[in-house]
Amino acid sequence: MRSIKDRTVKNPKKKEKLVIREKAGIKMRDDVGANRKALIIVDPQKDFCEGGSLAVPDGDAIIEIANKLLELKFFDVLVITNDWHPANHKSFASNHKDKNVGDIIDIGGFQQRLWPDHCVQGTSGAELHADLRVPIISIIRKGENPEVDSHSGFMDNSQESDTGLNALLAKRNVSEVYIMGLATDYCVKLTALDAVSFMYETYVIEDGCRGVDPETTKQAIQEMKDAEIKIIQSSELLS
Ligand code: VGL
Ligand code: ZN
Repeated sequence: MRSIKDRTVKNPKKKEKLVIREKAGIKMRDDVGANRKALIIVDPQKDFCEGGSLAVPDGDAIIEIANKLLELKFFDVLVITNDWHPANHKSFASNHKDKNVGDIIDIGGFQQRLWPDHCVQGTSGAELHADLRVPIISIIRKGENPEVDSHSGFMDNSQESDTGLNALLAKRNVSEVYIMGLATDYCVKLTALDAVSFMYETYVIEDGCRGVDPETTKQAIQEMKDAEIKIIQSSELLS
């Protein structure tokens, strides 16, 4: 395996992360040597859709696009991530005295925004949207540790524990990932940024995502572009 030290990684912070991953024995995409494509649908769960406890504006609109993309032969590997929190999760405002939804606190060195209770393990809000046509697929759960949140489908916010998504993709020789889902400005963004860190060629399907807030969504798209993530539309894959 080629060492991280020999790679050209412009961002020193990213390089630091990669060295940690290398020490942990986590394989990087370009050591895998194949060219398969994965579709990753981030958190298409009831709580993020209409009527849910953390409904993302127009969140339901992504389901139709997901259903179309799930039928494409283009993808070799299909993955859905699920936000899957215990009821005592620290990202819930209800688990802090004198804190409200929207307040920002430090959790494990990460500036964490506090949310309403959502995607609590085993509740109906944590279920997949009822209209999603789910074929045989891998489901990656995240956010199970009550002490730290995990916006990314790959790693928790303190970059300490790994969900198993990278190993799953590496095992299936994936080199390109196509990401869509909820929400653009949180879990989609962090999943895409981690995908780049893990050296996947990363695409975000913009019209297959919806954001919590228009301003942070705009910023998220820019941040992803700056990280060399390719922003595409579903029509480019469906036509
Ligand atoms: C998400 C806030 C809290 C997301 C998850 O899926 O983007 N956002 N938990
Ligand atoms: Zn969450």
